[in-house]
Amino acid sequence: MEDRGFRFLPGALDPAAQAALAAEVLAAAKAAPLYQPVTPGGQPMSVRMTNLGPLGWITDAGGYRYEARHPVTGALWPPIPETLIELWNETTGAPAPPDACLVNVYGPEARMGLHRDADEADFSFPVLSVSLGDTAVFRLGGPSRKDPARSLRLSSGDVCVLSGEARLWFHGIDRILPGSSRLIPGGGRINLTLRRARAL
Ligand code: MD3
Ligand code: FE
Repeated sequence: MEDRGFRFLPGALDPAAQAALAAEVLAAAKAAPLYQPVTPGGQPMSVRMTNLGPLGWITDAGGYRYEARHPVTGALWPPIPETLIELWNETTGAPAPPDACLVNVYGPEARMGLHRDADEADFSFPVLSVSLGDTAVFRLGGPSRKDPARSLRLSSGDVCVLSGEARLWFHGIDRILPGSSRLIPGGGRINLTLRRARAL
């Protein structure tokens, strides 16, 4: 499915690839622990986060931005798994590799409000998203916050590539469907987003 730069690749990762990737990300989260981010307005987010790669997306009282170090430990982020770099190269055709991989972890009550991804230097680079674990009810709007939105389920192994117009569309996660997958020990959902944060 493709619409103005929104490309949806359901089941792009088979169950073995999903399991290997989930294990790799959960292992990296031992070195770069999941933490609860706080918005610039002081609201704790319901999604827990960490990052992989040279840069990581963070939010705190200082604003939304990319940083090379974990805000709690002060350590550099662990590397982006090679399988994700290959997926980026195979699916996006972008002229440079990603320099940031945000790891969003959703428990049964976690959500992500409607927003745009606009903290990157060059919007001509795509965003690639991989869903693992429990299914999410994803909301995809348009270029303006008031645009009508469609609702889509993102299941384990599904990949989205956002480029062109869709790269700047509003989107969010309305809810997750707890217990819909057995991939992640203890349940939950992991979303990985690969980005180019800095210009070439
Ligand atoms: C549509 N993550 O990290 S991934 C985010 O499932 C984010 O955790 C959601 O939105 C999640 O910023 C959604 C799918 C996605 C990612 C980026 C997009 C959809 C997008 C950028 C533009 C339009
Ligand atoms: Fe987003």
